[in-house]
This record gives sequence, structure tokens and C-alpha cells, in this order.
Amino acid sequence: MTSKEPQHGEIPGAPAAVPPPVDEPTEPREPLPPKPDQRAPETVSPTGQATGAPPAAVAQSGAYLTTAHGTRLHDTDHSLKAGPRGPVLLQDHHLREKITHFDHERIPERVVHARGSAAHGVFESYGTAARITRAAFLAEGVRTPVFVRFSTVLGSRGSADTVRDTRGFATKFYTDEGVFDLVGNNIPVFFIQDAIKFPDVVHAAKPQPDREIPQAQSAHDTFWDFVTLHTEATFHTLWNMSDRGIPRSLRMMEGFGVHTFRLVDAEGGTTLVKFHWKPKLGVHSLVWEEAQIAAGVDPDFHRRDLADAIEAGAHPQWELGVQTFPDTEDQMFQGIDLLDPTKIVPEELAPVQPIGLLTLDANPSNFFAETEQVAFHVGHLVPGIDVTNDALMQGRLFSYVDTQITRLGGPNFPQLPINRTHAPVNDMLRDGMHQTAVHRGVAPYRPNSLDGGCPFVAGAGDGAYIESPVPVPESRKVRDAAASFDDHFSQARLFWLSMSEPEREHIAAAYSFELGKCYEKAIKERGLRVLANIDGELCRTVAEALGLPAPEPTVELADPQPSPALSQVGRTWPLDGRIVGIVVPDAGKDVADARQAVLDMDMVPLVVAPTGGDGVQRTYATARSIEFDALLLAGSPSGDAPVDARLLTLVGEAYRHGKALGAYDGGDALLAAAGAQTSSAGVISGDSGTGVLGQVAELLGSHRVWDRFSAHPGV
Ligand code: HDE
Repeated sequence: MTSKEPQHGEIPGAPAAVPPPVDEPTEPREPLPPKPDQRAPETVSPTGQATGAPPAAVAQSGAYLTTAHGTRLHDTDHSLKAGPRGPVLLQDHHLREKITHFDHERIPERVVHARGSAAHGVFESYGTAARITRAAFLAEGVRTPVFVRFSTVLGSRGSADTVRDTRGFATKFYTDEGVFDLVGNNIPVFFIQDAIKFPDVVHAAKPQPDREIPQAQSAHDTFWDFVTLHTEATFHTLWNMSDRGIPRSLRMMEGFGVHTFRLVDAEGGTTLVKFHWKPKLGVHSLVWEEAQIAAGVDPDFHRRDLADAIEAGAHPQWELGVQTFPDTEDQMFQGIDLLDPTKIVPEELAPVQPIGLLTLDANPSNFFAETEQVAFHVGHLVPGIDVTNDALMQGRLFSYVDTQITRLGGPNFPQLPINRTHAPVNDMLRDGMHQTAVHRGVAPYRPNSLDGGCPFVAGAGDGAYIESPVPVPESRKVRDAAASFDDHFSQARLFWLSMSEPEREHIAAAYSFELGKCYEKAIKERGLRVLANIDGELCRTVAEALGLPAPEPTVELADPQPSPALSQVGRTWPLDGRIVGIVVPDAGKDVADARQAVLDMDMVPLVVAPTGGDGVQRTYATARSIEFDALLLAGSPSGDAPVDARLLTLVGEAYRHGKALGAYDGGDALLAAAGAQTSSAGVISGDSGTGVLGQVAELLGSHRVWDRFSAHPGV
């Protein structure tokens, strides 16, 4: 994995494949090729057959503007009128076609997970899962094309990326045996244990129905009203209030299948598993102040970061891993109910075993066609992967087709290019809105003789998907759940006890903000009652912030073994793709050496100068600290004039947010002016840019200078 200079321009983000001329081009030519970092869905037919058509040619082709039916047009600037000042004529087909199509450009956004960003990639299997599953794409060395969509849950399509929320992590594997979708989240537990509660939690969390505020926020009365009454949401809510709720980058998030799945081997033997995605860059989060700034100055912070990294060649990678559990009759593991999606199995009890590597190596060519129209489904399974009786999962098996019928306008959404399987399709599904397959034959029914008996059903030996014949527990019809589902607090306490000091401070601050934004005192008091059942210190800190008394717990507090794997502090990670701002207050100064040294470490250098110019990627007007993982200060402003307030903000924020800072050539003076103490942890000063960079890079391995937070409460 390396960072390389993008195709044209100094930094990623050039809008087109070649730089535009200043004057409007006049010479007819075929459409420009896509940018080198982009890929489109594979050109397969609706029935999964490779067509061989170049992906670029199946969108626009030809040099001339045409109607939707291919007739060339000579003017698209004026309606057809009865004279230059006369009325517009009804016969203007081009006008009507253009406006009518425009009027229908929008489709309903996803009811949840509306805001998303996606990328193409490849999954390479290690083969380590082959002993527990017959899934062909998990055999050793098999490479499977994938499309991955990340999302926030609550906000609308245009909402900000860095809101506090759960993130979706949905992967479509185009395997030779059909599509497998792993539709997971970046948080391993869920708010509810049964799908029947999904409309409740989503209605509570979405903007309030009268004023339709707040957008993409859980910090409001209806959300906290619900989760403090429906306490099975406690653990998921705690994850959201932790740093996991505000990821630094989509490239630095874990992913989880959440539910327990059942893997089936070639002999029919079964193993229960939980899926995990482990980012090669480690788990890393924003601090709250950064998240707020980003929501204002760059609402596309995560989307841009993902696309830029891929364009720059810093292809993000995750290892897929499984925790495995014996498929016992009670489906419990060390006292943890594997059918309860509000529970984790700590990695220390069941290690995550790596089974393959995901690399995202291409950006989509068209947001709507790919990221917006991709349709995931928990029921898109391949032989060797089966579901369990988790009541949350079972409801999802119904929901995902149902929602696409409204969103994508009918039942033929599997035929949209991004959704097409790469395996042969012979499905007897016919007709419907937007049918693009031209079916042959007369007998889309079975049994038949008119179409030669086709299609035939497959046996297990022919690669058929056969549901694992697991016994169904003998019981009676009930609307109920197992008694083990009643424990809503012990794992939340386990999580709290596993956090480092700065992570705990962030959690307490998040609850103080969210409950503080609630209007009703009763809801705040109820929130504190829930916190008392997690931890006394947490409850007292938040109670103090709210100006309310801290209640006593109503349950006996558990005494679980902490799980270090849950904390983001204490490990080191690779530097690939991390962003180093090189601040050059003296516009003429040459920082080529420092810039090259950053590139040589596979990181991205961005030069920040007072104004734009050659070799400058950010100015005081466009730079904000949130974008940088570390700053190198190449000097201080000279002269007696007051230091530019934007520069002080940049440096001061980076300091407050626990970022590594290096100063050389007199950069110390700038640090001091910005209120950064040179004696403070993670502040380096030296003689040369490259010397300072070495120490800064070492600090970057642990993502932040964690020790600095204790000196700056409230960040
Ligand atoms: Fe979803 N969920 N969900 N969900 N979900 C949708 O499907 C639903 C749940 C998740 O990038 C919808 O196509 C129900 C858990 C992701 O396109 C919808 C229940 C987890 C995505 C839907 C759940 C998820 C969705 C909305 C309770 C983590 C975005 C649009 C039983 C394991 C996928 C759509 C993408 C999307 C229903 C619970 C993850 C309405 C009924 C648990 C990542 O069908």
C-alpha cells in the first residue's frame, strides 16, 4: 500500500480525467475516459453473463448531444418558440423530455442509512475458513470482486458525515455462487433484540415529527425518551456515546456482522460465527470538537477522505475475521447468549481469526448508479453461510427486499448494473417495472415440458443452497424472549471498565451533551438512572454536568473482566495515508525536502500557506485542523504584524485535539503564540523538518497524543 501522486494536480480531488481549458471546447470528441481511480460495475447481463462491453461505453457514447433515443440535437439552450418573443410550442419534444426526466431524477432515500459513500474492491480469501464453510469464495486464494457502502444511520442523504451515530458497513461479494451481502455496522451490538422494535427505535431517533429537527442527531428528547425506557438499548447507546460514534475516517473503522451466523462445511457440519472487519490502519476517532467543526467546514469529510485516499493509491484494507463457537443446542458461549444481538463475545474469550483481506482500490464512476442504487440484503447468502434464529436477523430477512420495491421502483432492482450477480441467473421471475432481461421460452414455471423442463433444481452436489437442517426447539407460540435477554447492563459496564481515562472522559462528555440537549427533566433523570446501572463515576460526572442529583443503581453492578480489545488506546498502527500539514507562514520558503520525506513514509503532505500559489495545497482560508493528523510548523510569521487569527486557530486546535506537532526554523514562536506549550507531550521542536518529522511519525503510530487530553478537559 503506497501513497502516490494523483494523476493530475498536486492533491487528490481533480474533478475530471484531464485538466479543463479556460475556454469552452468546440471540437467534437468522444466522452472523456473515467478518472484512473474510478471503476464502474462489471458489464454483465441481467443474467450474470459477461458482455465484454467496456464499462465506459455503456453510459454516454458518441461525440454529439442526442435525445434519449439517439437523435442528434443542434440546440439545447432555447425552447422551440413561435418567434423569438413568442410562446413555447407544445411540440418541443426535446424540451419536454429534458424537463420531464429532470423532474423524476430523485428516488426515495433509504429510510435509514440514507447518507453513504462506497468503493469497489477485491476480497482475497486466506482459506482459513475452508474447514468450517463450503462457501467457494472462502477457499484459499480465491479473489472476489466486492462493492462496499459505508453509511450513517439517522441523517438524510445530504446530512453531515461526522455526526455522532452508528456507521453502516455493507459489503457485496460478487461470488461465483451468487451474491453474498454482509450488511453490518461499525458497532457490534444493536439497540433492540427483536425486529418488531425497529420502527420504534428509528421513529424515536429520527428528527421529531412536528418540527423535523434535529437532523442526523440523537441529541433530542424522543431518542432519549425511548432508549431510557427500553433499556435493552443501553449497550449500543454507550458505544455511540464513546469515540466509536465519531470515526476519524471510514478507513479506520471496525465492522461487525452483529448477528451470529451459521457456517456449514462440505459434510453439513455447522459452526456458529460472528464476523469482524479489522482495519489495517487501526480504529481511530475524531474528538467531539473536530466532529463539530467538520460538520460545518466540510460536511463531506468522510466521503472525501475515502475517495481521496483511494485516488492517491492509499488503498484501505480490512481483514475479515471470525469468532467461532460450537453450534450447541442452547446457542450460548460462556454464559453469553449468541442469539442476543445486544451482546458481544469479548475477543479475549474467543479470538478473531483472520479469514481474508479486503482492499478498496477504486472509486465509483457515478454516485447515483452505484452508491445510491446498490441494494443489500441479509438474505443474499451463498452455500456454506446460513442464518440463525436471532429475532432481529429474522426480521431483516423480510425487510430488505420490501424496502427496495419502494426505493428502486419495483421488483427488478437485482438487474441494476451494480446489483447484478456474476453467477448465471435462471430464476423464473418475470416482467414487472423496469424489466431489462429479454426472457425466452414459454414456460417460466415448474414442472414443465414445453421448455425442456428448464430450469432444473440443483442438488447439494450441484452447488445448491440448502438450508441447514438444524432442529427447531420444541415450544409453544409466544410473543416473548429468552430470560437471558433481560440483562441490559452487565456488558455496558464491561465496556466502560475497558476504556482508558481519556475515552471515559469523552463518554461522559457525550452523555452530558446529549442529555443536556433534551428539554424534559424527566428524561434526563431517567437517563441518569440508566447510567447508575452502568457505573457510579459515569453517572456522577454526567449528573454534575446536568445539575441533577446522581441516583443509586437499581441493579447489582456486575464485576466483569475488562476487554482491552475494546479500547482504542495502547496500540500502534501503520502510517499509510495519514495527513501531515506543513505550515509555511513565510510564503516563499522551500519545503520540498519535508514534503518528500512525508511522501516517503507513505503519508500525504499538504502545504498550508497564507495564500494560494504553486506548491500550496491549502491556504489560511481553506485549512482547518480537522483535516490533519499532525502539523509541521516550518517557521513562524515574521515582522511585527499580529499573527493571522486563522493560523492561530489551526495550530491551537491541533494542539487541543491531541495531535502531534513538530516545529523547526523558529516554529516554536508560533506554537507559543497559539497557546501550545512546547514542554507538553507530543510537541517536538528541532532544527530540520526531516528530523522533526521522524519523531512526529512515531507519535502518529498511536493516533493521538493521549496524555495531552488530561491537560485539556472538555475537548
Ligand atoms: Fe438495516 N435496513 N435494518 N440494520 N441496515 C436498511 O435497507 C432493517 C439492522 C444496515 O448501505 C434498509 O436498503 C430492519 C442491523 C445497513 O445500502 C432497511 C432492521 C444492522 C444498511 C433496513 C435492521 C443493519 C441497512 C434501509 C431490524 C447491522 C445500509 C434501506 C430488524 C447489523 C445498507 C435498505 C446500504 C439498511 C431494515 C437492523 C445494518 C429499511 C427492519 C441490526 C448497513 O431495509
